[in-house]
Amino acid sequence: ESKKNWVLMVTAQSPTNIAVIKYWGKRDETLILPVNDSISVTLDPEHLCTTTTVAVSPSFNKDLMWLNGKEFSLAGARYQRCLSEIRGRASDFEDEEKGICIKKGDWEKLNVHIASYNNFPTAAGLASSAAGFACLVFALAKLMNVKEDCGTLSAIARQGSGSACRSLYGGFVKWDMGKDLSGNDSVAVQLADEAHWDDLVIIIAVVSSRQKETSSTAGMRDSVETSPLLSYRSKEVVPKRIVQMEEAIKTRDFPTFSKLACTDSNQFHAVCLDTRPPIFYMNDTSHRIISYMEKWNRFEVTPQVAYTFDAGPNAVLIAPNRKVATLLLQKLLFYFPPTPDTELNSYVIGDKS
Ligand code: 2P0
Repeated sequence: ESKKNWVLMVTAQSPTNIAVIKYWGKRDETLILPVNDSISVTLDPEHLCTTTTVAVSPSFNKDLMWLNGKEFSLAGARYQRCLSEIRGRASDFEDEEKGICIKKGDWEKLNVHIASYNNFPTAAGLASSAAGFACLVFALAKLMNVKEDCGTLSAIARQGSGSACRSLYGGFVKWDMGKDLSGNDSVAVQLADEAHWDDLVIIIAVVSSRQKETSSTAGMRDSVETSPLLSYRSKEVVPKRIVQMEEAIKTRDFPTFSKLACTDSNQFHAVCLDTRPPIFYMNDTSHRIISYMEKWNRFEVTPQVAYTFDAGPNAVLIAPNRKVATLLLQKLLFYFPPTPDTELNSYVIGDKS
């Protein structure tokens, strides 16, 4: 008779990713299939990353999860989908030394314990579900000896949170929207690895640490239902921009990269304004940062910096190299001094890799 006191455990780490061509809008809410392709850059794992340990043992009597040390419900449909997709693909596992033998079908009967930590303050408005679901799916797949490739794992992570599929890879990543109703071809692909353009430096200026008022999921649902600009964007604008952005990344063409990233961020926020009721993710400080960066770029012969804003007021600023990043940081500290009394009260600085 097999022993009951063993625990099998895997720990994984995933960084978050920042979209430079944005995902906004779903064509299928359950499978999380987007209305357009998107492109992102995955951050260095030292910054804004999730670490997740998953374990199974015959002594665990139910599935449990802890997020930053506090118990967290796994009842949500997105967690359940990820768990069952992975369990359904599990294969035999044997460790003779430890006397562990798990047959393919046995994984369904074993309960899993999940402990997940973010190395950034969850309340900082930077808490992205991207790193979390990418990490969970990857760790579970390793634990349960799933033999699928990264593309298939990205399609599973996608069902946890759309942007999570892009965090399965480092470097520059494209989420292909796919054509199938099944979602099997709505996967992430790596465009270039982390070494390809490692001069880039990403600086995140935390404008507000408050939680956003409109969740991405609810916001994009409203946009799909009410924004004529979103349907124009997804059909007419993004397909061309994706081609141009892929080329800019391939050739490390920073001026084009900057123009596309800034324009796409602004169009995403225009879609938010075009939504009924309108969604305001950026605030006055965000707008001041944009004006400042635009002036700086216009003053120089070529763009010095790219900016992009997600579903919140925080600025993601991308400099082509460390020299410009240092200058950018000096300017930020001067024009937006980090004092606890103003809204812009801290910076998180991350190297891209
Ligand atoms: C992105 N965002 O491409 C875009 C830009 C926010 C703005 O992906 O409903 O948390 O879980 O699929 O992935 C945020 O949306 O939404 C997002 P769900 P998710 O990064």
